[in-house]
Amino acid sequence: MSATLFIFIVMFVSCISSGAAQNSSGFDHFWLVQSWPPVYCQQINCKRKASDFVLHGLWPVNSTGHSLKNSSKATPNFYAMIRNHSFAIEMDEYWPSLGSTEGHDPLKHIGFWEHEWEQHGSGQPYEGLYYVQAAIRLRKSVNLLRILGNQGIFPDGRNYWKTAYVDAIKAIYGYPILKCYNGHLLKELIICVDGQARNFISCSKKEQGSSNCHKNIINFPPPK
Ligand SMILES: *[C@@H]1O[C@H](CO)[C@@H](O)[C@H](O)[C@H]1NC(C)=O
Ligand SMILES: *[C@@H]1O[C@H](CO)[C@@H](O)[C@H](O)[C@H]1NC(C)=O
Ligand SMILES: *[C@@H]1O[C@H](CO)[C@@H](O)[C@H](O)[C@H]1NC(C)=O
Ligand SMILES: CC(=O)N[C@H]1CO[C@H](CO)[C@@H](O)[C@@H]1O
Repeated sequence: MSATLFIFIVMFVSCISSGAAQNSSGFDHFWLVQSWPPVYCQQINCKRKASDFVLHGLWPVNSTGHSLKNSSKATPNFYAMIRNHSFAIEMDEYWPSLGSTEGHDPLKHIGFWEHEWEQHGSGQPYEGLYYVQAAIRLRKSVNLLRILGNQGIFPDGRNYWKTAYVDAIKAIYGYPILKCYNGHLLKELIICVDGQARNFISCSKKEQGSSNCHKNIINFPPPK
């Protein structure tokens, strides 16, 4: 083999394996962000009632946990996606816009999905449908109420140690990030997912530090 060809092959292979294209934006991994509606709805006026965690979004972040966006990336065609009726039902169940409709009309969620894409989803390397399917698949695979309930943590309006929430989730998915309203009401639980949107990983110490749950005890309000 000629030296030039050899060098060419080495460069070509290392270019593929370093994932250079995926990393040009600093993209490193995802945050699977799930909201707890009883607290989320203290901040916005909700029409839809929900008694389980709902997807807020699947946010690409860089290695220090900063959300990435890319305004030149085209917004996916959500209208086309929900023409698949079974997918539309899943989108409505797991990723509803709580403020938009009390019923189950997927068309009413599109503005929210587009907003999530533009603000938090666009800075990731995958094509729109793949990304949205990954978000739904990940949300379906994570049953936070069951995982917390197995450790005796229930949405019953009582206070639980912050470490109890963290330990319950850490044992299955790795360290999460907790977000609160008023410093002590459980609003969101964030789990980290690798850059392929496949495996759960621990959120870094720095990412955990972005929690705004300042109290050691966190209240878990019941569904309305
Ligand atoms: C932003 O998206 C455009 C269009 O898909 C792409 O060409 C560009 O490389 C992206 N920029 C970054 C930093 O990923
Ligand atoms: C992550 O993004 C933030 C905000 O844009 C930036 O300040 C930081 O340097 C980035 N970190 C890395 C490791 O790219
Ligand atoms: C429609 O959505 C369902 C549920 O997500 C999925 O299993 C199926 O593959 C989708 N069909 C097409 C044609 O994409
Ligand atoms: C999606 C992806 O390929 N992310 C990689 C970006 O670069 C860092 C550091 O080199 C890797 O750890 C990520 O897996």
